[in-house]
Amino acid sequence: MNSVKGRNCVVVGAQWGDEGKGKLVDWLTESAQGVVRFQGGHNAGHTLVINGVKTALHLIPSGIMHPGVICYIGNGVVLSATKLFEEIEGLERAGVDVRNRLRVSEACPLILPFHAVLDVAREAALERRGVEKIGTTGRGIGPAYEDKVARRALRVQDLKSPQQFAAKLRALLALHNHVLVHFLGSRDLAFSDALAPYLREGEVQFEPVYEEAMRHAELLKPMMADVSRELNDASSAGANLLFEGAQGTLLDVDHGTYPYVTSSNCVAGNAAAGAGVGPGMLHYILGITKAYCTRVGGGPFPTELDWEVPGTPGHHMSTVGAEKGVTTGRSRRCGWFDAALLKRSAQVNGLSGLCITKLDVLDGLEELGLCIGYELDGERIDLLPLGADDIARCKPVYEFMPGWSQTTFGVTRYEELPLNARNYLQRIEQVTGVPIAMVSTGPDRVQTIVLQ
Ligand code: 2SA
Ligand code: GDP
Ligand code: MG
Repeated sequence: MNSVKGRNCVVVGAQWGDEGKGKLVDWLTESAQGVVRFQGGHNAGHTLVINGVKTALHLIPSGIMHPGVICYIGNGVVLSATKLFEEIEGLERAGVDVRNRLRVSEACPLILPFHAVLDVAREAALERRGVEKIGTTGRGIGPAYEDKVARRALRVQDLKSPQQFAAKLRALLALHNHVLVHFLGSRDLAFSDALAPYLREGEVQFEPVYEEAMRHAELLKPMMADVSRELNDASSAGANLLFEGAQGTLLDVDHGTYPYVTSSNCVAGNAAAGAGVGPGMLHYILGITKAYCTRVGGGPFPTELDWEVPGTPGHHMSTVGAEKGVTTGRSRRCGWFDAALLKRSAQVNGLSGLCITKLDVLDGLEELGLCIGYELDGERIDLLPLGADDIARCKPVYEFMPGWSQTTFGVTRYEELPLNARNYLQRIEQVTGVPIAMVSTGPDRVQTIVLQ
């Protein structure tokens, strides 16, 4: 992975997010000098547990708990300065030095309060029309990426010139307020208390948004950086870099269950574009996957189980796995491991190895379902098709394997896993065609098995 000098590793979610990327990035940072976020925003929730103490990160890379490691927020991230400073202050209260070690790309598009207003309003509009909601986190991620690709976004670098910022902000507000009032009926919507100060008569006001942005500009200036240049320089000097993906492959805007996806590319290739490095700098691609499957938000999920009924395997995963969103607190839907989905993930990411997490959550289940393909319109296929409509018609084809009654919680040596657990892992390796490099047996940093 990245234990050899000058080798870089990309960590991506191989399913629908929440696979345990934060835990593994923290673990891998032991042999890295820099950790980079390259897409998404504060929709992410990455959990680290170190000596029993839990830290949830949303924007700050998961290497931050290692003193001396530089953390970078690359150009591919949509940045809410408000949320960034909330997170920095939280870490500082816990005694973590952040500001001296955080570099924020000047090219990051900003998430401003009206992006969250639009996000919430759009979801409400879908609901009113009786259409399945995307189930976004309501953090303004989609609207912020829309402004980026429409070439009208305010970026971190705009914060350096107040007059220019004000002019661009007025233009953007005029556009979005028009949409809010006339198309989304925002007057009827209930927004969170956090958004209330920006709204008057169904319109987002210029002053509170501008004043807050200018306050943040002063605080952000020392951290603003040409991240692309700094990463290339660090790499030339022999640093090992870790690229930390957020969300997961099936939430990728191109390769996921479109339109039930997030608004960025979550796949490994985007580590290059979203950080400003060449693809030749991405040496090892580690796909993180749970030993089962979860998804939060709307959209198809072929192996979904009834996870709300006590006594069922789905309920076991939901409760033993504590499957709740780290950002929104929503319940995550649960189901069997899907190897046909993993094959798609292996292809679009070019996975070098897998890390299977939450194996311990399966302890005590009598048998385990493993989806090896689907029936789609009378045909048998062994790879997840493209897009939500086809995926929604897929009927999973299962193999069932015996479970194990022993505990695997905290096991750190592969040989100490029960035979049936090893058989299950080997079968995953066979069907997906990707070698297993690591296994995680608990949330804590130390509850980790290395195989390669
Ligand atoms: P958005 O807000 O526009 O990115 O939502 C679009 C879809 O992407 C999903 N999404 C996520 N899925 C899993 N985990 C995420 N982070 C949080 C966590 C989620 C939470 O770590 O638990 O707390 O709810 C995440 N972020 C975005 C989202 O559910 C939509 O399906
Ligand atoms: P991420 O978004 O991929 O970083 O994952 P999240 O932090 O959103 O969700 C993963 C959850 O599972 C967190 O609560 C982790 O502490 C926890 N976790 C990670 N690995 C393991 C594991 O091997 N076993 C158990 N029981 N929990 C784990
Ligand atoms: Mg998460």
